[in-house]
Amino acid sequence: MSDDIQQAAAAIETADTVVAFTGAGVSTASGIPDFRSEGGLWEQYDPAEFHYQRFKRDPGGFWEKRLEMYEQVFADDIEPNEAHETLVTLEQRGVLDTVITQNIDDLHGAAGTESLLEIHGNGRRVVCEECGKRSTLEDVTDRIEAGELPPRCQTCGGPLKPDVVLFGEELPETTMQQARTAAREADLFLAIGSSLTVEPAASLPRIAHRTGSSLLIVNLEATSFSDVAAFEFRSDVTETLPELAATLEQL
Ligand code: CNA
Repeated sequence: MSDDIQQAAAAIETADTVVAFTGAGVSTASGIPDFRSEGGLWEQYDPAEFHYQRFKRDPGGFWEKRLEMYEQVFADDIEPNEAHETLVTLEQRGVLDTVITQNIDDLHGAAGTESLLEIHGNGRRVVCEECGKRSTLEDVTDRIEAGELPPRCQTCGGPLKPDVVLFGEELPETTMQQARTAAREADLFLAIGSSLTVEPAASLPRIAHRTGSSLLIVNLEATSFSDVAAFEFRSDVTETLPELAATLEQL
C-alpha cells in the first residue's frame, strides 16, 4: 500500500466533516461516457441540441434527441460501479457526510447513498414546466413511443421537461445553497471523477479550498485544482476509492 494512500485514508478517518463531489468520471466504468474524454458525449452530440432554448423552440425534436442520448445513460444493463459502492460504504461507516454530484444518471441513489445533493437534477425524473408536477422518465418514454410528441402534463397540459438543468438554465438555488454550505463546512473535500471545469459547479471546490478544507482529488487527468490539492491521485476512481476504503479498515 503506498504512503499516499495511507495518508489520504488517515485524513478521511480524522476529518470531522468529509464531503464528496462527483462528476461524470465516476460513472464511466458503468458504461456512461463522460463529456470531454475521447468518445465522450460531446463527440457524439452538439451541446446546442440540449439547450433550454432548443427545448422551448422545438420540444418534440428535443425529446427525440434526448431519448436517443438517454439510451447510453439509462440502458437496462447500466448499474452502479465500485466507486458508487465505496461512497456508500464510507457513508455507512460514518466517515462521509454528504455526496454532491453533477451527474444526472441516478447511480449514487441506486447504489444507496442517503445524503445526496444532485445539483444538475436527475434524468430519471420529468417535470411539468407549468405546474411543477413530477413524473418518471419511464412513463414519459412509453407515451412518446406511443406517439405523444411532445409529451404534455397529464394534470395541466403543460410542457414536460427532463428534471435536469439544461444549458441556459440556472442551477436549483436551494440545492446549490445546501451544496455551498456543505463545501464550506467540509474539513476534507473529495473531488472525484470531475474535470472541475463546469461552472458554477466548479465553484464548490473553490469554496471548500478558500474556507480551509483540504482537497483530495481522484481523476484520470490533471484538474485546475491539482496544484492546491493536499492529495491527488491521477487514477481510476474504481481502483483508488476501494483502495482507500480498504486502507481505512486497517487503520
Ligand atoms: P467531464 O468534464 O466530462 O470530466 C470527467 C472527468 O472524469 C475527466 O477529467 C476524465 O478524465 C475523468 N474520468 C473519466 N473516467 C474516469 C475514471 N474511471 N476514473 C477517474 N477519472 C475519470 O465531466 P464533469 O462531470 O466534470 O462535468 C460536468 C458535466 C458533465 C455535468 O454537467 C454533468 O451533468 C455532465 N455529465 C454527466 C454524466 C452522467 O450523469 N453520468 C455523463 C456525462 C456528462
